[in-house]
Amino acid sequence: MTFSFIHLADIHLGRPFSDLPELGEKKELCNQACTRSFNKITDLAISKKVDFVLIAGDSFDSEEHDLSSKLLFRENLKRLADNGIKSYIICGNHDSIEVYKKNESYFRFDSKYDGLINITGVNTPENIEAYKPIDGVNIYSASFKSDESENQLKYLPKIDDKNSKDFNIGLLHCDLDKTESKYAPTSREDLRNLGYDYYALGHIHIPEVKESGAVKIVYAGSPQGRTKKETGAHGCYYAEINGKTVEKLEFIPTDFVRFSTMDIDCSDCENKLDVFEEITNSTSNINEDAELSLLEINLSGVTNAYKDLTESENLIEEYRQNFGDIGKTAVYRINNDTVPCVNESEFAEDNGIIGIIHRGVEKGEINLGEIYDNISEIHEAIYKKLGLDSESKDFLTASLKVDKEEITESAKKEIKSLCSEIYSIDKV
Ligand SMILES: [Mn+2]
Repeated sequence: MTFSFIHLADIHLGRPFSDLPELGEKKELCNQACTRSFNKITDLAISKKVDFVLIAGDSFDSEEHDLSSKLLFRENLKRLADNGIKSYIICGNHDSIEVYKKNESYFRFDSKYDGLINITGVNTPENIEAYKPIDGVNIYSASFKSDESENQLKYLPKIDDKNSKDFNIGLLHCDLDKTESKYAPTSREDLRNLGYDYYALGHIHIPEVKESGAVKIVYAGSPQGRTKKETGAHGCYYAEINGKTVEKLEFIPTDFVRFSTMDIDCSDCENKLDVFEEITNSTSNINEDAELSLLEINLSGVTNAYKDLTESENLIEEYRQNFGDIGKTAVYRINNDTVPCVNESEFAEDNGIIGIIHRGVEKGEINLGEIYDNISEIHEAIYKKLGLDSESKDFLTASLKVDKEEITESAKKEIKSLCSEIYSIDKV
C-alpha cells in the first residue's frame, strides 16, 4: 500500500510581519506572503494528488482573527476536499478549541464535506481523536483545549504490537525536548515509546526533521517566516509512504519573503560610506529563491569607521535613503558591533592583562598555538566579566582546526579587537 501526505503547521493567519522599517512598495509583498504560501501548499497538495493533509496547530494567530483569515482557511480546506483530499487539523496554543468555539459557525461545513474536513475538538466531541484516512493508516491527534496544555501523550493509544502493519501517525502541537513548558512538554523517548511511525508536530516555527531514523519526528515550521528570528526557508513537508516505510520525505519551500542575516567585516573601511558600499557589494549577489530577501546586517571588526557609524542617529534609514533596495534584496536592519581602532602604543604601556597579552604577541614571546587554551580561558573570563558574548572564543576554536599561521593571524586579530573593545569601554 502506498500513499502520500503533506504536513504543515503554524500558519498563524492574521499575524503581521514584525520589526520591519518602512519598506515602501516591498511592504505589499510581505502583506500578501502568508496568504500566498497557504494557497501554494493547497496547490501542491492538489498537483501531487496527496491522500491527505495534516495541519499541526496554530492555524490562527489569535481569537481576534479577521474575516479574511477565516475565509482563507475555509476556502483552502474546501478546495482540498473538492479535490478529494482529506484534511486533519488540530488546535494549538494560539488557536485552542476555546477560540474556535467562539467562532463555531465558521467551522461548520456543508454535509458534503463530512469526513473530508476534520478539526479535532471542533468537529469532534473530544480533544483527542483517532482517524482512519485510508485503510492501514491511523492518525492519532490531540488539540489544545485552552492556551496551555500538559503533556498529552498519556491520552493517546500506545502501539504495542510490533507486528502491526498499519502506518501510525501522531498529530501533535507540543514543545519537544522540554520538561517544563506551558505548551505540552514532550520528550523524544515518550514519542518513541508510543510506537508510531511519523510524528507530525507543530509549535516551533523553524522547519526541522528532529529524528530521521525508523521513527520520524518532524516540525513542519511555519509556511512563511514572519519575524527576524524565523530566518531561512519556510514551507511544508511532503511524504511518500510504502507500507511502513517512509520512502520520501521532502521539505518544499513555500515562502515568498525570506529573512536572513549577514556578517560584514568593516576592518578595511575608513568611514560610513565605505561600510554602506561594502553592504551593497556583499548583498548584490544574494540569490535566494524567494521573491524578497529581508537582510539583517551585523557589522564587525576593528575599524576607523567606528566613530562615523556610532554617531549616526539612524543607520538603517540613512542606508535605505541613499542605497535603497537591490533587486530582490532589502536590508531592514543594521547592527553596529564594530570596535574602534586604538593606538597600539597604548596597549604596550598597559600594565594589566591587555598589556601582557599584547607585548607577548608582538615580541613573539607567546606562542599562540601552544597557549591557545590559556588565552581562551582569559578570553572567557574577560568576556564574562564584561557581560559580552563569547563569539570571539568560538572564532578562535574554529581557527584551531586550520593551520598554525592562520591561527596566529586570527588570534592576533581577535586579541586586537578584544583589547580595543575593553580599552574603549574603559574610557567611556
Ligand atoms: Mn504554538
